[in-house]
Amino acid sequence: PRVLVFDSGVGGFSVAACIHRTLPGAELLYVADNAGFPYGDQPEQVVIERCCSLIEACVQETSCDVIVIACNTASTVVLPHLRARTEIPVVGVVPAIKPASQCTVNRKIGVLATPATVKRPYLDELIRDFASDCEVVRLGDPNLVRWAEELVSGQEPKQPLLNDVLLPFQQRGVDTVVLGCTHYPLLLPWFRESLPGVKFWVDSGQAIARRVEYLLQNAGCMPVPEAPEELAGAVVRTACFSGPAPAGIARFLEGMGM
Ligand code: DGN
Repeated sequence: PRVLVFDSGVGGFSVAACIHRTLPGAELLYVADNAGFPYGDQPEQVVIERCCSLIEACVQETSCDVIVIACNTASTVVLPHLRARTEIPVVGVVPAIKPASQCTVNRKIGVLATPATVKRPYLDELIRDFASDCEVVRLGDPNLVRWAEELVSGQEPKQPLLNDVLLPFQQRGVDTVVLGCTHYPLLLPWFRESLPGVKFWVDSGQAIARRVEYLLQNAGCMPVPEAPEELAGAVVRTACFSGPAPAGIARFLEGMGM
């Protein structure tokens, strides 16, 4: 089976890694719209049109069994539009508020996402439905995705800057943080350093991988071969429309053990 994984940049690799761990026999076609990055700063209509037309162009070029929009910012607005335009099953990613509310002990949750995602009604609804008994602190920082992208060229984020960004979580004493942007699991070592008191860091990668597995099974595209432990066997093709050279992405994947 072939799975198309789409993001504005390298964030979707955190999701691709989870899909590969769950379905090592699936071929991953990774598409990064670097020319449109970052989506967090763009009007909704622009994001909807870019994502739909890029993905449509990709699936015309090469077939796939499932499409994953591995971007919270895009998923919160694009999903119904893309689903109306293609027969292929589409999986989106939304901030993992429900699992976070099952983890938190002190009922204080931090949501870390892009400026666009923290403002979207979709997030209000998730909080109302799954975490209404929790104090939820939202942080939409414009710099974090950029710092995650810089990891591709080997540039590490500066810890004091991250400490500043995450300070509101420390001040409010959240014990659980939702990584509501697929770029953020890539920054987790630095987040942990800034907030040693946080007990649970929750992202959506594993849930997406399980959903993809279910859809492939339903479509009769399974079984896939046995799972090797590491990511070494991943079949990953990168198709960047502009931006980081493929060599940079290859080095980055190597660094992630892919
Ligand atoms: N990775 C995207 C997300 O999950 O929201 C954000 C990247 C961006 O374009 N801002």
